[in-house]
Amino acid sequence: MKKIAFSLLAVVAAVVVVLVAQKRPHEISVLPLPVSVQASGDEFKLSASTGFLAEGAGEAGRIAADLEAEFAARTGLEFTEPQQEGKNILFVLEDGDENGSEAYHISVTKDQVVVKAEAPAGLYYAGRTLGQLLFQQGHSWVLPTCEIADAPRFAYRGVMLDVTRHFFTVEDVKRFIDRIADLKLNTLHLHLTDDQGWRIEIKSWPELTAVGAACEVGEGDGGFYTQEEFKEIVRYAAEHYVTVIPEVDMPGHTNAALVSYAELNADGKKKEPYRGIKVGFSTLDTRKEATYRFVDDVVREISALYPAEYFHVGGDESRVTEEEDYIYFMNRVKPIVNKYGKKLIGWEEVANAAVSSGDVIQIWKDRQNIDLAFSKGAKVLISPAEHAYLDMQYDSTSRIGLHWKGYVELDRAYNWDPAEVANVEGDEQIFGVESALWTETVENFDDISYLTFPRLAGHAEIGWSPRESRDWDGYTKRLVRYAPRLEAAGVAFYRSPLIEWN
Ligand code: TNX
Repeated sequence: MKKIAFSLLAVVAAVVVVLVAQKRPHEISVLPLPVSVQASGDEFKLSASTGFLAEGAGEAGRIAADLEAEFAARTGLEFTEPQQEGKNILFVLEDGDENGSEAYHISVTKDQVVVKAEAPAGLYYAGRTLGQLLFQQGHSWVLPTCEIADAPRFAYRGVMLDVTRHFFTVEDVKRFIDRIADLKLNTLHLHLTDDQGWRIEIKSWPELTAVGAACEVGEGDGGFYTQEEFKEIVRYAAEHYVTVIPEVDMPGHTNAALVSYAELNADGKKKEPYRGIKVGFSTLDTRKEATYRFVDDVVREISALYPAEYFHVGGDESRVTEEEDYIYFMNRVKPIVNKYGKKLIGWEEVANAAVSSGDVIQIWKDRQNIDLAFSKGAKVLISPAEHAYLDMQYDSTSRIGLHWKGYVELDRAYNWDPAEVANVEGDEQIFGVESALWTETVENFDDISYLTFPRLAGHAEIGWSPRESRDWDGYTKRLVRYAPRLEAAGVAFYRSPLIEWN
């Protein structure tokens, strides 16, 4: 009898082993890497009766509905009216997460999924994470049971898109926003004016777009956003928890304005349109009052179009502006920016002018400008060209891109840290991290995709994840698992030979 019971037990045990082995526990892979993930080996099964429920209507409800739509599209499940008692996915807004408005907590058990955050942004990011947890097991779609607690390292995680060297439509910009938001980036810096084109309607200076917008690098017609279109970009971005910050680059990089209005030129004569890729040859006349009427109108009109706290004044590579004229100009522009309710961000050269605490200096090449910014109490936005410039070629065979800062393969784009660049212990003086896509060689969305992805995924992890838990091997594995999300979105990303793609 005992013997029979024992062998029965052995058989049962063997069957269990086989079953468990077949189930193959799903390895959780989320990019950017969350602060903490604890898997518990089981799964929550989705079915047509899974409800996507939010406590209270408003944003939480919209976020739940969006995730429902995303999961329906991916799984083919037709979710019916949710049953309150069923196995549901619940979105809860709850005070008390000390990690801020972007933090979230996910708890997946066999019976339900509960997402909690202090603010809608956190719920939205939890949705991005759940999207990466969903996988197919046999005929079912499941989420692995787990506890995830997550919050970003930096409050500002940005990417700059240059829409001047080549113009990109509102639709392109929206597609770009979809992708950056999925990586939990929260700021889109739009470089709106440069030598080759003026891309934003200014009602009080209509020639800027009538004349200054009709040009770009190469042969193209250029283009511009009407104020309504710009507001539409801002609205769409906000829906994806992305803040738009516009840049009007000055006093250099202004040929498109100088083409449009004679009075902005030192010699009182309009310039010729410029379709090349040289930099540093143009300047506003910093000693003319017309220039400051122009700047005031431009800052006033644009500032009224978006809610973000900051206005980017450019300020880079003003090589034909005398140093004292440059400082005089910036010292007059800053109060204008402040007058219209914005704080100033400028490229690192702006640190030479009267910046102070509250201002942000965007670092791209010279480390000494970091110390200069700190000495004036300003914070730094970290965008080192050798790691964070998305327009640098991956290697000598890259079909587009520049290489004045060398080649930036995926490892170079990932293996660095903002605190190291800024040479500081803590993160307090670092405003955030930003990648930059200059578009001299970028003509369409596939070009954007090729240079931006997958490098931007690495930058997103640098901005979001704890420094001590990041590592190249883990990142490359997460990237392989993330790739299908890019493919599904039609993103023609660069298949780096450093990665073993599936
Ligand atoms: C430098 S980085 C620039 C841009 C160019 C870029 C090309 C910076 C602030 N200015 O005008 O597009 O290099 O990589």
